[in-house]
Amino acid sequence: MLLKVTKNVLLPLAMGMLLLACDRGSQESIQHSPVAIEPGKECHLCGMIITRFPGPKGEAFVRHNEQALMFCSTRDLFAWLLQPDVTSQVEAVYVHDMAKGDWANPQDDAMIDAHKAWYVVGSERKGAMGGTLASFASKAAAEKFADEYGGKLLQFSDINLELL
Ligand code: ZN
Ligand code: CU1
Repeated sequence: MLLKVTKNVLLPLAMGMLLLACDRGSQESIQHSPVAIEPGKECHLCGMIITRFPGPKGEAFVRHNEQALMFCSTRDLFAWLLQPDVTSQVEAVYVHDMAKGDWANPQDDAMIDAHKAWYVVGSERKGAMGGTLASFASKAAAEKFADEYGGKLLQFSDINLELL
């Protein structure tokens, strides 16, 4: 008798929680789109005025915050992102595709999912904080950049704090 009651109560409860979890998961993945970086906007990590500097920039969305956090450079984006207490809060991350526009003026309508980008690290081109990560949507474009400016090709999961 006791067993039967428990089962009748627990099963719907468990299914309800599962549905709730699924729902939340799908919401997160479609909620955030990259937004344009306005003149005067400060870097979330170092406070510099982002649009005054060349090179690829970054944006991130964290839990319970509708506003994008913005970064002067992909270097500062990753320096922030790779902190252990930050990673779990992040819902979406975007970087410029540097194949669009030029180094001095990256195109905000060409921001891509940072997890899917190709990066060139150690090139001679400098961002707001000096050495930076050149980000690209296509591997071919990243290879071409590395041929021209040096550096090595990496993907998101290869990037760590030591590298920066
Ligand atoms: Zn910065
Ligand atoms: Cu800075």
